[in-house]
Amino acid sequence: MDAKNKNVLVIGSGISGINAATLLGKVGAKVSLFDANDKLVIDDIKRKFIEETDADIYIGELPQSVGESIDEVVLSPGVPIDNPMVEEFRKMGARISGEIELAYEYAKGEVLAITGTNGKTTTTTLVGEICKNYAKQRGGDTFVVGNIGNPYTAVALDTKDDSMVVAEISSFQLETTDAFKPKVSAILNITPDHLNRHYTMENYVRVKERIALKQTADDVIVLNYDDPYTRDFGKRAPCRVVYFTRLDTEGAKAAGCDTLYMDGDMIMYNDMPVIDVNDMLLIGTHNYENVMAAVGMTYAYGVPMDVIKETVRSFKAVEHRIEYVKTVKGVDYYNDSKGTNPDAAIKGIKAMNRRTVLIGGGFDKQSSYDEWIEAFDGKVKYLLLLGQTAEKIAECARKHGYNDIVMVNDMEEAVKKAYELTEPGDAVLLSPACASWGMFTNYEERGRIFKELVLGLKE
Ligand code: UMA
Repeated sequence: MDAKNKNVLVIGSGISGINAATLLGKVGAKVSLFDANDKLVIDDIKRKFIEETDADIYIGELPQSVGESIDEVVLSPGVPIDNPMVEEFRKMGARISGEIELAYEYAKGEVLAITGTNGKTTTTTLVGEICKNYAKQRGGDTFVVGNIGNPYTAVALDTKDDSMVVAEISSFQLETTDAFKPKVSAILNITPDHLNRHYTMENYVRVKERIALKQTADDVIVLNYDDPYTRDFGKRAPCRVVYFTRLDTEGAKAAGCDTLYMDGDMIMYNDMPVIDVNDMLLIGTHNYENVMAAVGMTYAYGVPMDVIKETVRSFKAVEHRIEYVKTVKGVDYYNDSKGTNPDAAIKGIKAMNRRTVLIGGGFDKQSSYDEWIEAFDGKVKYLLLLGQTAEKIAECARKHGYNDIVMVNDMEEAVKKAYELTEPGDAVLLSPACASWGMFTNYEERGRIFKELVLGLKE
């Protein structure tokens, strides 16, 4: 699209809308920015722009005269394509697109795009790190953008022909892509999520598959062979398929594509050993899948295997997600402060492969802790509990026959106790299964305080 001199309406004044409006202003469009939330204040929205904006800003309701003049509408990810206002514009013949599509139209370079229900952020970050290290040999810039929190529109005009754009793309964003054509894409897995927006699982799967909509035989898609939806898509994808599998090596190999798989603890690419999972800082079988996907994508893109291996070896998890912090006196400390509910904390404890002192508890979201306690699986040496939920969790643990519980008053005491109660070869995991409120501003602050305390422990 050439937006110059066009009347373009951006819907949504969050980070995506602000950056889309900024880009459109720079390329000469006449921009209107609308947000349905009538509680917002226009001056506050204006302040979100880094540079002064010429955009006309409307909240709550869009004047009819403005609506009638609109040529193109750019949706923020949070705006569904069947929103009544969007339907109206469609009927009027306005072009409807989204901020990813807008950015792609103005950006240069090649795109490596990742979608999936789980693991997107870790995989995107790892692919971004691998590309950054590759760029040291190859030249060119790397941009990591998208759902990860850095809108593609914010950097689109800075990209050059030799740029590598690594994009985390959500199903919301894929609803409005059209020309978007990644050189390499990946769908990590598809499990029920966002069904309030997509209505049926079938719709959700079709939306995810749009990542490959414009890919051709020269392009590559990396797919999870263990997931029935993505395995099936491999038979229909319009480009070369690379599968990864943790559970069915024979099946995946028989599909006749390049395959990443596990040979014991070794991640393999066809017959080539890539890395022993014990040599990685990332832990947890779900992360082995993320690593396989990242290796598959970057190798297909042309990154030398030694650059890939070295980056994977030193890659730490995304902050606060089973993030390795430090080894003190032979004990590995992990920060999983993002484990703010029992489901997320189950992933945390399942990722541990040895005796672990687990730090849990926090704000009471009325969760049930039974499944989390059941997932301890004999690995939890002590459960250190803090916060509002401490007593409730302790009661639940005792009900399940788990009694090695220590109550602590704050994070400082928790880390001190963990230090005392561990011996070389053990691990300490902060994975609270609860929100942080009441004791901390957010889970990020909780994680950072934990890490500071760990870094201060005597070696
Ligand atoms: N709005 C309307 N009309 C609507 C819906 C929303 O005017 O019908 C307005 C709201 O009043 C609000 C604004 O739109 O002021 C919010 O826009 P948005 O929801 O698109 O949020 P942004 O702040 O622009 O953030 C978006 C993504 N948000 C969503 O997809 C909901 C962010 O993903 C993303 O990081 C960011 O763009 C940068 O690309 C967040 C997310 O939760 C992290 N993603 C989901 C997920 O990961 O599961 C998909």
